[in-house]
Amino acid sequence: MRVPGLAVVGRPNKGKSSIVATLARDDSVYIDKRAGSTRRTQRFPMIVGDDTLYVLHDTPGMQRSRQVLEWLQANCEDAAGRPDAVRRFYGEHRDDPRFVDECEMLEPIMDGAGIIYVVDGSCPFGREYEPEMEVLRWTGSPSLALINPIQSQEYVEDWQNGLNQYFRTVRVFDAHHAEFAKQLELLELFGHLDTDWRDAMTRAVQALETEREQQHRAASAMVSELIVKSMTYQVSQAVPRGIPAAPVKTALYERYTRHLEGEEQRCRKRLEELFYYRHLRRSETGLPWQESDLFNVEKWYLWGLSKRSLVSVATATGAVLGGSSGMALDAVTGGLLGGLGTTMGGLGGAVAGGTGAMKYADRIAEITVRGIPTGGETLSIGPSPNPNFPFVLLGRALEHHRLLARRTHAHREVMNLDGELLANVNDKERKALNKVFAAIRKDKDIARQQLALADMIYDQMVQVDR
Ligand SMILES: Nc1nc2c(ncn2[C@@H]2O[C@H](COP(=O)(O)OP(=O)(O)OP(=O)(O)O)[C@@H](O)[C@H]2O)c(=O)[nH]1
Ligand SMILES: [Mg+2]
Repeated sequence: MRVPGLAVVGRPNKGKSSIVATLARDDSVYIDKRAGSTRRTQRFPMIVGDDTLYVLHDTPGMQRSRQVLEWLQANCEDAAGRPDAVRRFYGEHRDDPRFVDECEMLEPIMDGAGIIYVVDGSCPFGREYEPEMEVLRWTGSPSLALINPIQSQEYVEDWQNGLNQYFRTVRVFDAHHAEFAKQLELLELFGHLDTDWRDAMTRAVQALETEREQQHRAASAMVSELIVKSMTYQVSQAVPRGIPAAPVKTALYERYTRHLEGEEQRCRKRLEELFYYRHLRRSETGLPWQESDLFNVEKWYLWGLSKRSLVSVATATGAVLGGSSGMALDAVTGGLLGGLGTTMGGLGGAVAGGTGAMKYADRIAEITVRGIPTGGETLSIGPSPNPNFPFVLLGRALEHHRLLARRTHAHREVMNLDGELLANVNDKERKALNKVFAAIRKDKDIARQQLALADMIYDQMVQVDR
């Protein structure tokens, strides 16, 4: 089956490249506020999986249509000869510097592409546009016209009347803001331009609908994973006795927040790739940390031995400690410490075998061996006990997804993510989410909760297309 090709043509600065970027889902298409930004015709295939659904040709703006039309009129006998006259014009002027833009524009059309003629609905219609529409009509190629309301809709009606004289199909299409459904509608129209294209465009629309569904699915799985990972994340650091804890706390806090912010950013990036954005710029304030009481403190003993094993080693070796000093450490640890046995101090009472010895374990930890502490504290931070934390993560992720899904690839402004969060989540949904979050916090069947959460997120995400 022939892949439909469409040449997007018109005067300079009417949004041709913007339409190509949107319909080819390609944010690398060059768009600029200065007229004449597209100098050469470039092809942009729309690919889903391994399939090229259609090809868009971005062309430079036409500026010499009156001269082209004069040449055509002087070199053509009758209406039947018009397409051939255009072909001869193209053949004879390909290297003529006066008609570079016109020949660039004609190239894909000579190759069989259909025509999308683009005008700006915020500029008045005038007869100076008629020669170019006439030239396009002479090509005999299938065509339609799009009115792109760049600044306003002010002259849309005039344009409709004027364009109707030259094109059978005329539509208003906002190149920068056309939502997904509107884009599909336009693709269906392309299918009507040429009987050869009907099946291809029907398939294209189906492929894009299926893919869209998969994108929302994949996005919901990514966000669910982010939330579960972030909710259960913990970092810890051992602080030997005698070492000040404050700087360690600062460093840990930094590590904890940095890591979670990094995870969120990685998730953003993956979502953007999923929706084919490669050059997107974002502005957002970071995660609002309110976790000052997040630290947990646990004691640790003798190079990683837990309180229990410390005592059991002491018990097993039958070490009964007495006196205030002069005890061999190896006797306590059964030689586990590899001959470090030497004098230790600071041990007051006695450690006896059995469970009663547990309470002495803390004191064993106070022993230092040649100035090296044998115990201390493990500081840890996370998992976040804050019930708002997952809601904040979710709200931010849904907003990012919504803006992505509503955006077009022609829209190059910075994406501002500081909008209202969770505005579309109702009370019932909030309660259901809260239940899942509570279960995750209690570490109950995490894998199942993550799937349930993904389903809930998916239900939110598909709403952007409704
Ligand atoms: N707000 C808004 N701006 C648009 C829209 N379409 C185009 N523009 C702006 O109009 C300017 C020209 O857009 P392009 O897509 O580069 O136009 P073009 O017809 O390809 O221009 P040339 O290649 O120079 O002929 C850019 O600054 C776009 O951002 C639109 O639908 N809405
Ligand atoms: Mg352009």
